[in-house]
Amino acid sequence: MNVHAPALADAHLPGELTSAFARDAVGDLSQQPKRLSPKYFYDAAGSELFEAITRLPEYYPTRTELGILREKGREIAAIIPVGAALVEFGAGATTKVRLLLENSSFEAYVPVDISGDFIHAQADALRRDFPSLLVHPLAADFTAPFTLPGAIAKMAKVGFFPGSTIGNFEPHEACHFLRSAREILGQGAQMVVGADLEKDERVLYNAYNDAAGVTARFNLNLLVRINRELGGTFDLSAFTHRAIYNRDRHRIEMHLISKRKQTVRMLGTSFSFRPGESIHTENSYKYSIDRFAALARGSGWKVRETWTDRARMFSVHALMAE
Ligand code: AVJ
Repeated sequence: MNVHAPALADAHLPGELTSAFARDAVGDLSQQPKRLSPKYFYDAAGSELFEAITRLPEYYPTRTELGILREKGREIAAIIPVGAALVEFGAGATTKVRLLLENSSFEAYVPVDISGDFIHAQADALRRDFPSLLVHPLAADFTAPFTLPGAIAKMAKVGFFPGSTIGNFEPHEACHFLRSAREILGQGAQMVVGADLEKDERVLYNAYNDAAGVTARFNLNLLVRINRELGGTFDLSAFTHRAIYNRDRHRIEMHLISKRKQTVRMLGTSFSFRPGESIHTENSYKYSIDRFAALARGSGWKVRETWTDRARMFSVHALMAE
């Protein structure tokens, strides 16, 4: 999917907007208000910056979810049938899935991710550590329908969608995703989903405005990537990171704000910015337990169990297909 920068730097015809990134970036920056999709944050540099974010003192979600998976490991294992297949939607670090694999007796693990290279490398490491586990990586866009490997056809299915990645979706997209996951996993399936919870606004604000500025670099890396891969002319010093909590819509919004009036070029198209104009780069929806349960119910699932940490910062839900 990644295109070679030198080739595209000279591409000036709309017909040459061949990669999804090129098409989405040009289309999204032509919108009013301007936006860019958070799915493009995760190139090699962006993935490393995200890993650094998960270690920040202000960024509580990753360590809190890990704590829940660790502490409630037995309770989670108790609802998982012996010999089931675990299907993970999107695959980052294997730390979380390892906790599930250690506590339960899964027969198969199917990581599904757009980046085939990445999941194949992870699969090798997991095969070493879980010799009896059938590991069957699938390179696919998990937001669209895909077919599960035939080898797990007869096994009970358990979906896994940790990290509050569901918070990146608009509520109607989250519903669409859960319905599609229900279709893919089939009758009798279960699903374990992590969702960040609504909480003190200061805590939310600080998690996306860390003192070390790692989140700012993560956000700005989107422009670095456009410059490198799409021949963009973004001046990084002319944009600044902004993250705010939108209370009415229960979401953190990340923006890149133009410090001045300027024009940026990319793939033969010019984009002009007013001083203070925003590119909206990410939403991170925060759920209440009730609102999450309502989302699940409206998407073909019902909540079987919900686990949280003591401070109720983060939630992990076990869903059952309706
Ligand atoms: C991986 C999407 C859950 O929304 O908290 C972290 C991404 N963005 N800091 C989140 C992110 C800024 C993260 N998710």
